[in-house]
Amino acid sequence: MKSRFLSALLFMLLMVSCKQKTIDYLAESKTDKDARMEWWREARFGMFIHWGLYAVPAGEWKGQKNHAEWIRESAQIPLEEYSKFVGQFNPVKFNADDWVKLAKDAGMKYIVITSKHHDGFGMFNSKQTDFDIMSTPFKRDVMKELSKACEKQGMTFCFYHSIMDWHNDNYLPRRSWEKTRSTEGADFDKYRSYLKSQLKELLTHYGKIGVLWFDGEWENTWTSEYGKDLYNYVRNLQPGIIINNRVTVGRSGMAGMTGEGEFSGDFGTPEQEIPATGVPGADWESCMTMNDHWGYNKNDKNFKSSTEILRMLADIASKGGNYLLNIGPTADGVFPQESIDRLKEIGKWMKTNGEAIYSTHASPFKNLPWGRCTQKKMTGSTRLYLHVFDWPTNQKLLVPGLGNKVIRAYMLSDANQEEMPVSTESGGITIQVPAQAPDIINSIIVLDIEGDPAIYDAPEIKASAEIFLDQTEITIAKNETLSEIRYTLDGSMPSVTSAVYTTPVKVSATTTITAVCFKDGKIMSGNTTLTVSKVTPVPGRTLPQVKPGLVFKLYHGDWDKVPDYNGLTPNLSGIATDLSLANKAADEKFSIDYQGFINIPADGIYTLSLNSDDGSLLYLGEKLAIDNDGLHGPTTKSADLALGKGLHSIRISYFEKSGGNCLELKWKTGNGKSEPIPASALFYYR
Ligand code: FHN
Repeated sequence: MKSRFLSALLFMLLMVSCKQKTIDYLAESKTDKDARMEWWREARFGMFIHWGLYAVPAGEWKGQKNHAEWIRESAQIPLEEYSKFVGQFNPVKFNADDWVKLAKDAGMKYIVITSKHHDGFGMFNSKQTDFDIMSTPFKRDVMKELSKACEKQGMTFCFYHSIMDWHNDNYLPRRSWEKTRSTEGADFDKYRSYLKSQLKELLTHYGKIGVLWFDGEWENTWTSEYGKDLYNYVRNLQPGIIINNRVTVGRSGMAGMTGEGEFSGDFGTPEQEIPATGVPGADWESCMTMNDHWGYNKNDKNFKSSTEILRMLADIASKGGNYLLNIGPTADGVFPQESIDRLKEIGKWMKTNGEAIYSTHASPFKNLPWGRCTQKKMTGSTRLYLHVFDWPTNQKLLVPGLGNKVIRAYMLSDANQEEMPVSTESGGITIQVPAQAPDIINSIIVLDIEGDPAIYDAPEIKASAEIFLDQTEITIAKNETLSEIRYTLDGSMPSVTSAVYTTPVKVSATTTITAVCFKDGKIMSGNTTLTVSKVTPVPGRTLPQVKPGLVFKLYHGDWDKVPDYNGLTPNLSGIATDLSLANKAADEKFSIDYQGFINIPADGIYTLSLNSDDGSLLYLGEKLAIDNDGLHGPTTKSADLALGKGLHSIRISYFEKSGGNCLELKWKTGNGKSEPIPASALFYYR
């Protein structure tokens, strides 16, 4: 009896100890993360697929044609109405092998497909809900078929999964217009459990998953703690998986990166944009549509050309990022022909030149006038891939500021790797190239150099103010210690006898500064030029009986940029004490036009900064001083203006479409801090 009790106890203890311990991956070492990220960093190029019920209406609803995957929200389609698409979704032409082959032949290394978008519809066989593909006439688990096709063809299979869910009753908030849809009993913890249950299905029934691409993390019910918990949950299901920063909060809008010091998943996600100078030291991936929509829109023919796409790929790789290029398949299960055409052209280029993209690292140059550069570390040398967009008509390609000894240079497309003549010119290396570019989109020159790149970038010239009333100060900087900066103040090219820059230079007249790096009497870098201008301030006015505030006119409407107010009748008008948008009736679909005067306290150079979501325009006098128009998240644009003491007419025109909204105008002068313009500086005159 006793032995049976002991063996039962032992079994129990064994079971408990075998139960997977939860690992906290937030504490993962850099070495472990680097190993996990390696395939993704080397891949550089992936396919995004947005496919779901929204392909059925294909962007159209009651005469409006600019919808796509957001159609339930943007067309305000009630749940029961939207659910009718379930009975219409029957992608009879779907063939997983064809899709994967199109991606593979285009040179893409991974596919990220929507397992669930914001509409909450499961594009996979889920036991958690009937709102999934198994309830459609199609009744096939397309994710299962795609995962098998990816495995067969050596493509890494990944999921996009939305945290935001417009269908599940436990998800909050509801859509702002779903006034009659009760929130009674909605329990966000139950939603999180539902979210995890579906993720468990995706991470245990579809093989090895490369990336979990979260999205829809921006609503106020999701938190950093939920994000960290979900990150660990997913990693504990598939420890080698990679997870983007949208698993948690804190992303900087479409710029896609998460603030310093905040938990940020494994990589940043710039959307529809490429970071101007990359994000040194960070992993990031720019995701982009091929036309103007993620989900299929049958009327959207505004496709990027293959040239644009391939040059974006080179630009992104030259900045150390990945490119996730989107396809929006049709409701019957095929890629739009325009997408297929581009994938084939991209694949043709990648077949010859993929070596210049895969497993490369960011360019060692700050910028190249004719194209981009990627690089690979070799043994004792570096292989530079020069992406030449603009072929030199004189057949001389200058690689500015390159201080290394050249081993050889040849065209990547030349199977014989015939070496091209290279000479060391002042300011860099010159390669004698053939008359014709091998590829009109992007010709790759392989340039092998000894050691690590020694780059003499053109010096950086800064002025304390590029326009000034009396005097400004010039500083010139460089990013290496081997050379010396020589400069001129008359616009001429510096020579070996020109002044050596040692300390900031003060100028009190309009001046053109030109600077170059010299070493051992030779020019080593390209040159930089900056013109600073002495200006006269626009005189201010004094006006009788001005009153505090600005005249405002508010208009209701759905715009994609600041409207032309001519012919429009305001829905509301009056006096605004500030720009706090206090007068708006709703949070979206409106425009406000403010007019009046700003009181400038003293002659000076003022930096005005206009921050808005969505677009805005600032006029000072009759001049458009800042154009911050268009659909965008919170974005600031600035301008330096020479303004005299007194009143200057001012006009701020602003619109908000949907989502967040904000408007703020700041000013600073001299070395002061940029501050919101006080209400005490705003006046109107009637
Ligand atoms: O709202 C989504 C949108 O539908 C699309 O999925 C993009 C792709 O990254 N992400 C969100 C918008 O930022």
